[in-house]
Amino acid sequence: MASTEQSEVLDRILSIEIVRVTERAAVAAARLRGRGNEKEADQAAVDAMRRELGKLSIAGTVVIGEGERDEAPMLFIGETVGTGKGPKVDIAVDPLEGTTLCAKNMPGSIATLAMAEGGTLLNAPDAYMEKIAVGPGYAKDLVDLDLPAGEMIARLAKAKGVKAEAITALILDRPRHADLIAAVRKAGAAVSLITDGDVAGVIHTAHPETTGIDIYMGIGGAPEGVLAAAALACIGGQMQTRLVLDTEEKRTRAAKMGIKDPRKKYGIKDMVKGECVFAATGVTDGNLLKGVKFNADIIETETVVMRSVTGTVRWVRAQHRLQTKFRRD
Ligand code: VTB
Repeated sequence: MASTEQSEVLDRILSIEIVRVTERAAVAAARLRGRGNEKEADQAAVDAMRRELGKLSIAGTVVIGEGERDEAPMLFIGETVGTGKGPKVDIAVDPLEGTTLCAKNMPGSIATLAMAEGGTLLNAPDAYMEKIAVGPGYAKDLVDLDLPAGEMIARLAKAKGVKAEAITALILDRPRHADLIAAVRKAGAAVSLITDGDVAGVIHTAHPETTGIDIYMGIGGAPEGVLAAAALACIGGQMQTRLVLDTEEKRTRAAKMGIKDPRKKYGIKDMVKGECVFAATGVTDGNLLKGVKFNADIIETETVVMRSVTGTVRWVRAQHRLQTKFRRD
């Protein structure tokens, strides 16, 4: 299929179809909120997502998934999904982003998926990734991973036309970020800490006026980095990332996935080369999305779906009455 034709398909039909996929995964996981069982919640989301993906008229390949083939029986990297009849697409999934948040019924867990033209998503290994992201409206190349954190904050404050004190950085609460957090605070900025969920974390930077977050900084999962890049490819903003390939084993694994330069700094366009669609449904309540609500006859979900071709962002609040469609099989 010609590329323009393909992106039209990606643009129009699939942006609604993928909402169903993340909705189902979110509902499946939400049934297991607060049960303290991360694995079970994740598995329920994976099963539901895979089942729904199977119904889509696509020739999909999972490039960001649950792991390598030998460790993940479903939605593993390289698995083909969809009916096989339709556009060739790359798929990045995180059926339950923030498994711990779901298991503890804490805010911010989501079911998320991105789909891009075939062969255009970065095949990132399951490793850590340095990330830095800001929202839209800044001059090109504002963010740079090699800039000391304090200088980055000063540069951002200047670009925003405010004092560093008016800047808030979102960072994963991990011991590995102790120096980063100290440097950001020393520069005068505030630090907002999250325990998990940096896909949503990066997306927060796109709406600083509502989220209060100006910049995302720190090291998180590489798969989550590619998913976040797909979202920013749709809504704008800047992101720079670099894989943390600190052992020979990781470098070899990455090389097998086509990564030639282990120290390469990726921009959004390096991670998402083609047109894409991105969707996320709330599992637990969060800043970005409301969680699933189970009422007597109706299940309610909230999903955000974005398309890169037009930059359109849709918020889909759904009331599901046919509860049998959420059966587990
Ligand atoms: C982040 C976060 C995820 O993993 O990517 C993080 O977004 C990074 O790994 O929700 P560590 O937990 O090892 O720091 C998650 O927390 C998912 O596990």
